[in-house]
Amino acid sequence: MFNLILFGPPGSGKGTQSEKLTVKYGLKHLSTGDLLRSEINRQTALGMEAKSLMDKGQLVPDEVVVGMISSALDENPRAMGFLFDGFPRTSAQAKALDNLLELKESSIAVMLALDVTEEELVNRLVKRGETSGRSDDNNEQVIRARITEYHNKTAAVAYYYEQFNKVVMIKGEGSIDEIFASLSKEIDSRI
Ligand code: B4P
Repeated sequence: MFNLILFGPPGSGKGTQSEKLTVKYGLKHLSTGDLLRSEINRQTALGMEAKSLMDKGQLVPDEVVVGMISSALDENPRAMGFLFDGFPRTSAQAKALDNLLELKESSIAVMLALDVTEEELVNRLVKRGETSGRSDDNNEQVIRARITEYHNKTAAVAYYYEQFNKVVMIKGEGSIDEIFASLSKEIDSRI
């Protein structure tokens, strides 16, 4: 199994690049943001709890997202590998993921971290908010709260994987195809 984490702040292009990478490499795409939005659309209890936090730009509790990822791993026993998008977002989630993969005698091959300036992140998310219908994109204050949450809780996840020399920084500004080419180059050298 080849398991990859696509990392970066909100709006850095994780979702955009994941779609292309999963097609090219045949990996199973696991986006905790997408899984949570699906719970919200189905109006489940978990979705309603998540929505109140997401609408404020805050992270959903670790137990909730770890539970979702654990189920998704079990539901895809024959996957050639997983692309984790938007997960892990805290050090506790990173440790939980390592444990879950160890149970499957697997591990993370690499974390590709998209580097984008804060100004560009806000611009992209405000623009997406004009059409996406996502309630966490249509208010600049919420967008900035998400970026602050990233600096406070998520940036440390890169330090966790750095201890194992698994982090590669990728320039996340430029055309979608240029960034895709940089990501593909790193994957091709490891697969
Ligand atoms: P996510 O769904 O993960 O969303 P995101 O970080 O906002 O987006 P992403 O980085 O994927 O951006 P995208 O490619 O779409 O999280 C939403 C919320 O869910 C979180 O705030 C949190 O509350 C909760 N959550 C999710 N996972 C969690 C976890 N593990 N733990 C706890 N809580 C969790 O790109 C953004 C925009 O940029 C798009 O419009 C795109 O078209 C544009 N774009 C992309 N690449 C571009 C480029 N190269 N140039 C110009 N524009 C570009």
